Amino acid sequence: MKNIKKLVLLMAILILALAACSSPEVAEPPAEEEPETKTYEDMVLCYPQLGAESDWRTANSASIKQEAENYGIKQLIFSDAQQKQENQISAVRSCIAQGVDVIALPPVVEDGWDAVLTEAKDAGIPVIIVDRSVSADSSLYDVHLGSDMFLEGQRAAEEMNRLLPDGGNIVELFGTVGSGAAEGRADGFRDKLNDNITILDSQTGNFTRAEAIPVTEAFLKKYEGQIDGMFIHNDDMAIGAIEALKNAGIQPGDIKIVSVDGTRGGFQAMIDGWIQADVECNPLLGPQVIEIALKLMNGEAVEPEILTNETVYYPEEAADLIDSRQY
Ligand code: GYE
Repeated sequence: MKNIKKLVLLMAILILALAACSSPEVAEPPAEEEPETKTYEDMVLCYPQLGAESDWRTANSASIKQEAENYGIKQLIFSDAQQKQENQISAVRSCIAQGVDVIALPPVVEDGWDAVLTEAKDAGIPVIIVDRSVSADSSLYDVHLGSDMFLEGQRAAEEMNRLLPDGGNIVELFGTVGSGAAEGRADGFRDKLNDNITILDSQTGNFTRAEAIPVTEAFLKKYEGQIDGMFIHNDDMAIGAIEALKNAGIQPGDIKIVSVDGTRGGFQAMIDGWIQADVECNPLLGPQVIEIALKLMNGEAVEPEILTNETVYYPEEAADLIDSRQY
């Protein structure tokens, strides 16, 4: 009797075990296709730089290159268009052909981007407009990241108003004609300049030291003894202008200078008494460019316009700050 019980028990166990083995696998539901989250290591970023015209630009290029390394992106495709829009357009086209993940474009001028931006859009490549603005419709790019150039111009005018409280005559050294930086600064400056200050003349120095020298020499010749102030669209042109002023025997402070950028060269010129106010424009955009690029690669929402917070620097603080300047 005992043995029969044991046998039944054994058989029951056997049957259960067999049933367990042979039971058909419950079909797993097909795995949902999780969209793969991209990382910095996946990123091929195109940066068709507009040129190497100034210390600001050098710092901007260095920031992009350094941060591409720091963030460990797969590849940075960097080029230098030597301030020529046609070179920049070819560089963008070459990046589209290579199928980059994101294009970050610092446009040399505002107009003339519609065609190539449309090509990038049709290829499904997101575009960040960096630094200067474009006039193209905002549906043709994803983000604009840079400075508020109009505000910089307004700040420059407020400084000029302060420096020439009784009014006077000034000349303007204009940046690249048609560039968002120069046009914005010029408009903002005129918006806030006091009525008792007259802009005698405005000529371009194309944001470079070399071109600012002859332009300043021509101003000094044409308006001898009449110039009380200069609004200069960047520190490199200010340094060129100062060279021309020195050669003409003008002393620091005789002509009040308001400049833009806040480069180390600008700080030195403040210490030496030549520049009376330097409106900050920050070129260190590398980290933001790369972080925004990753968001765009992952289809995340990004603010359409991201403006940098900036200030104005003065001669009194220049000596204390110059060593901490990164550009
Ligand atoms: O101020 C100038 C450079 O676009 C903000 O370009 C930039 C300007 C900068 O050449 O130095």
